[in-house]
Amino acid sequence: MGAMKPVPPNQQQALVDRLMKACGGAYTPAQRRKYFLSGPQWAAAYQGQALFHAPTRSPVGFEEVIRRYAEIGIGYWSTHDTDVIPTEALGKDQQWEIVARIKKTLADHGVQCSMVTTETFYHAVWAASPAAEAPEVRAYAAFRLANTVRIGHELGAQFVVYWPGSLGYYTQGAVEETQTLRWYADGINAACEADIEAARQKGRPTLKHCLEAKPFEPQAEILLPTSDAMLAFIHSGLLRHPEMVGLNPEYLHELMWGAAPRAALARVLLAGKLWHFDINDGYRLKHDVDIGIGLVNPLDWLNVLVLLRTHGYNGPFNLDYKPPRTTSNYGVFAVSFPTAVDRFITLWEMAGEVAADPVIQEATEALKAGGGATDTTDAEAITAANRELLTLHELIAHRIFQILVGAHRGRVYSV
Ligand code: GLO
Ligand code: MG
Ligand code: MG
Repeated sequence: MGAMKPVPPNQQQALVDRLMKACGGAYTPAQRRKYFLSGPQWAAAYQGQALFHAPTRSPVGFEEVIRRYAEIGIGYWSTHDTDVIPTEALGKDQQWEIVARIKKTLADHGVQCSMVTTETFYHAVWAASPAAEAPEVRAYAAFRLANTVRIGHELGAQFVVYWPGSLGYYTQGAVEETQTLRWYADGINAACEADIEAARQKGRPTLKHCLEAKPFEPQAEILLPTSDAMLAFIHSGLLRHPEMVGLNPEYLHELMWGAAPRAALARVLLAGKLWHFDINDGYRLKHDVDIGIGLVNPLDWLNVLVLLRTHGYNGPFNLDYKPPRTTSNYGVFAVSFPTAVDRFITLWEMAGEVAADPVIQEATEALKAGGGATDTTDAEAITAANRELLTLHELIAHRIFQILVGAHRGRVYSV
């Protein structure tokens, strides 16, 4: 193929559409709706304005986001309070007018609101965090959390998420950590109590309150940086309703501090607190790049989904990623979201294949059977009894790679 002629702007969308078709393998909207996938308002509306960057896309309101999610086949929608309600309207009549419009838009398009979350990081009022020294900041935080809970009940949500990314500091010593955490717990307690009351009034179950950790950004030092820290916080004795509080781990947030996301999720599963899951991708020990699922670590993702499938995780998969700033407004819905959803579905179905694979099953059973050494005080004999069996670890890893690339179904290369 020779050098391509410039592609005039009015032909570019058609080119994108043609190449999307050429990619093939897309699932239908009806197939996509079978999965508990939620699309955040903020992900679709993100204008590309990360730190050091000007926006590259124009604003998109909830009407368009919900309509487009419905067309794609994303059955659930999630939002921050201030993604859809101006700060000055929170708790006022104008808020309830907007909430009524959202309800109608959701109903018109057959999309459900799964989760609501309070923005406690962007506005200047949170400069010293929602658990700041000044009591009026904390009272305002309590108001905002309770208000979000009420909005959640009105919209039919089951989950509310808290990402305390501003709970920390830039300079040491000014913030006293134990006191700040006590104040933060007061906020969560206020939210749970508002929920108990709202649930009673509406005749609905209470919401599942999910904490989300991130190791750095936007504060330099974060008081609850990991999912493990969150689990300890839930059981610290500071929460009045620990049974109402669980976790919303985010794949990349665990990777960012150097964790194995699958092991972090396993710890949350064992604690019975894996209620909600933010899905995306990125790199270890970098900032929060929020890349779409599977574009960086597909093998790791496959393994994560094997864990979740085999443990019956049935909560939402929230598409908390950011379409890259090189993607246009058109591309957000024509390419970014449908391909992210389809990569998730493919990896989820592959995870089912891994779980059912006869080679992996037999190898795993053999490892569990062991070599049959009878003297369990003899290290040498035990080692010798298992030596050849342990080669199966690497064989299993190879088999999972084969499933990832389709080699188990006969995908071959002529070499
Ligand atoms: C940012 C977080 C953020 C949260 C959202 C929900 O890094 O991932 O997107 O998920 O505020 O509370
Ligand atoms: Mg997140
Ligand atoms: Mg993130």
